[in-house]
Amino acid sequence: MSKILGLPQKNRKPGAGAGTAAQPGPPKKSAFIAIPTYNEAENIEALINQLEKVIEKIAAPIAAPHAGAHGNTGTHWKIDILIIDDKSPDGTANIVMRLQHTYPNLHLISGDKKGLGMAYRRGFQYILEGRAPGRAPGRAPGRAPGRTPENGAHTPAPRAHHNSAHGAPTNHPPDYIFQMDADLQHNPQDIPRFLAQTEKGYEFIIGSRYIPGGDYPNWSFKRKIYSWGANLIARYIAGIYHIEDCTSGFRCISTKFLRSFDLKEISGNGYAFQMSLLHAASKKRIPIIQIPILFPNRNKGKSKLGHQDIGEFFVNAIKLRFKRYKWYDRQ
Ligand SMILES: Nc1nc2c(ncn2[C@@H]2O[C@H](COP(=O)(O)OP(=O)(O)OP(=O)(O)O)[C@@H](O)[C@H]2O)c(=O)[nH]1
Ligand SMILES: [Mg+2]
Repeated sequence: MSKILGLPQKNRKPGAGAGTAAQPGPPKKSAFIAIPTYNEAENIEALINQLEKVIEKIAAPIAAPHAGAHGNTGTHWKIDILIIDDKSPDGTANIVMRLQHTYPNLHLISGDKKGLGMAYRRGFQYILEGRAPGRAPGRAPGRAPGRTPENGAHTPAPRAHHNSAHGAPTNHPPDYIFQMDADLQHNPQDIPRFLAQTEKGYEFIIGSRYIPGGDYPNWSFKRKIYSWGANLIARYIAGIYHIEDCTSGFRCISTKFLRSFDLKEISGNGYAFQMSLLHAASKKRIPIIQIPILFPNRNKGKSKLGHQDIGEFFVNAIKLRFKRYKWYDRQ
């Protein structure tokens, strides 16, 4: 069951990867799964392996027996994964670099730890502009041997966007960006259900724990209080009343929306960034939908949510309540 918010645009223009007269056949679309990591060495390999299996199925021709069962309505999806690591001391990036030898669609950028929101900003910049922060656009893709992700300047060079479902590199950004956690609380098997909503024209799809069918099994009382409190703040202070799960980190967002404004307008260095992004989507009145997800406790590694994040979240909600976007009055 899905919670529908806003109407999808009908007759939406196909995205950059869509089929053309010159390339007949099923429509082609592309997505990046952006995954911020800090000390997720115990989780990252399992997550990437699980994701790659799902990606392989989605990319299969529509005649594949599991096409319908996986929500594939005929689009041929090309999906890349971007790990946004913040020099995790536990060596998360080294594991990702090893896996890059197996998976050509696996990207890694590395930087200083400045919070979840800052990591997402860097990731979006990489995906939308095809470059790592501090790197000139158009620099030759590929990975220089022997480099380590010690700092921004030494990150493995970005791979070119592979927007075509057949892998030809282009400079086009993908049609959608997923936001996803690295600790296996977000189930890779849910990805096709998000994609199925994009087929209906939705541009901001939220994996929701707070609509029928969604759940957060085995949460501690403290964890529930944090999550409920954050959602109350986002809904009734920031003003995102109509979304039950404003803090979910499992989302699929159209790049058409992300490219329609300057990301600098989205406030929040930490978890508050998630609320700000949803606030902007809500104000822009793009088609938003929630789909139910299960969000169990993390099994391995430690939570990164700190007191500073909670403080920033609250202050940011008050700022959002009075925020006037540059584009808002023009709508
Ligand atoms: N790059 C980067 N990633 C971060 C940062 N803070 C959190 N993350 C990642 O963001 C994701 C969400 O963080 P979690 O600690 O799982 O937050 P949470 O799910 O609300 O908390 P738990 O339920 O306790 O896991 C994980 O993949 C983290 O590794 C950061 O400052 N930089
Ligand atoms: Mg988590």
